[in-house]
Amino acid sequence: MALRSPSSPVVPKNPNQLFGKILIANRGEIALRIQRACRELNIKTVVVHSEADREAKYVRLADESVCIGPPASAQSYLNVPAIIAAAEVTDAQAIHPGYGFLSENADFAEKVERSGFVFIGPRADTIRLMGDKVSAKVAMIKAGVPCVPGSEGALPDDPKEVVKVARTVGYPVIIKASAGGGGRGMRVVHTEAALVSAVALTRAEAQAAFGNPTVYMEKFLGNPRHIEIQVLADEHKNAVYLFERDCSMQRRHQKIIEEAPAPGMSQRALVRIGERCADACRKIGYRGAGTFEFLFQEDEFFFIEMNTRVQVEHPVTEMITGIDIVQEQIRVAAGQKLRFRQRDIVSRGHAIECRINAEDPYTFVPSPGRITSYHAPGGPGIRVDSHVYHNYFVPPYYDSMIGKVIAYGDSRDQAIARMRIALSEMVVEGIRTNIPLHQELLLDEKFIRGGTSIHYLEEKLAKRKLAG
Ligand code: MV4
Repeated sequence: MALRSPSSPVVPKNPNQLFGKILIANRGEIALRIQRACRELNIKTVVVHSEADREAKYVRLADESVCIGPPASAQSYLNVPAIIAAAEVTDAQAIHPGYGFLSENADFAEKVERSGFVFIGPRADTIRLMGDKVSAKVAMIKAGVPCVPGSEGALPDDPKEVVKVARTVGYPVIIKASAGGGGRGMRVVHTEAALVSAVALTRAEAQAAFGNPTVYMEKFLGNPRHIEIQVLADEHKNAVYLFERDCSMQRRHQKIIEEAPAPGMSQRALVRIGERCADACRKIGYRGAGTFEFLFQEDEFFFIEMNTRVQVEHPVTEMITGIDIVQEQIRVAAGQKLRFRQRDIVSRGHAIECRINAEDPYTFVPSPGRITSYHAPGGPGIRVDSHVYHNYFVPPYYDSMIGKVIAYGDSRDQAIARMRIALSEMVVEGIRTNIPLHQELLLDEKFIRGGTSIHYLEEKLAKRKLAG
């Protein structure tokens, strides 16, 4: 079952206070990214994988690997007993969940800890608090983080009360499922006439999708940007913010380009919101890496959700701060103190990330299959986080992201220029990718100007469709 890798250590022996061995409960580029962090920290790795990922090189690169089930995620990457059993047989001390899959599942985090392993992330009760969007908002209001005005807590059952709340908030409003998040289970309401039935419908959908009918109301913001703040916190009440990322370039709640810093934002406003986030971490006893998601409109930040995992776009923050977020996650999970204070952290230059997806650049239909030719870009300021290679087979069972290209420069213009060159060098044949879409966006006048809203890409694609 456990397969030992023939690869020798690349870092000299240097006993540390960290874990001897970490199990990576994820796949693809993030499984490789976590392995690299472990290797640098001189920690052995176990990768669990499905039957579909058996031949992947990053699986072979790990010190050990364990097949935990058939291709379907429900039977492999979401199979809690199989993952915990793999940690037991390989004698791992901690489990890194990556992003997606079980990374924000409080029951999983709890089972991991009850089985005697360290969950590399916040405590289970913190994950639960943030997973419930109503309790997350209540906690943030209490901690002094500015939120979107709305129902303070869950909406009551009484329709008359719901109408009252909406009158106070003012139309348009948005009804969101407390168990939702990431764009699932929400509905915009423009008039009082439509309100009561919209709330009932959102409740019914929330019950069906999440087994929880709780909904809440917010003022609907028409044209915001999506700005998020990266934080790191330890168990000793130290917390810092690693500045912001602008993730507004998205389609159907899938981000495609992220950057740091966010173009055109006031430094003073950012420092103020960053301090609020770090302060909130101290107040709630947060541990690990986390992200505060905000909508930013008319020079104001409004908290919407908190992510308790490492995010896909974490590299842009690593590039501008020089901090390895995955290594820090491991250090604080082992009980260490943060090695820096806020004043030690400086933001320098600009970083942009393009997510490379195996999909048609026009229809967005997934395009799994064998990569018959592959060439990764390089050169000054270019980082490629990807697990794929020549002859890799992109399985059809999982997310279509096959990697990320990150370009760093002294200025945003230089980062964009380097990204254009990188994507022009990149070769991925045998499958379709969204590289042509990225190349088009990197020449887009409004993107180049910076500061586009969350609706920009979908509006641009709608126009492109009409023109084509
Ligand atoms: C909103 C909003 C406008 N007003 N809340 C979508 C994902 C989830 N995280 C929250 N979302 C939104 N909440 C209020 N009060 C618009 C969105 C939204 C969105 C937010 C971030 C990134 C992309 C988005 C795309 C559509 C809608």
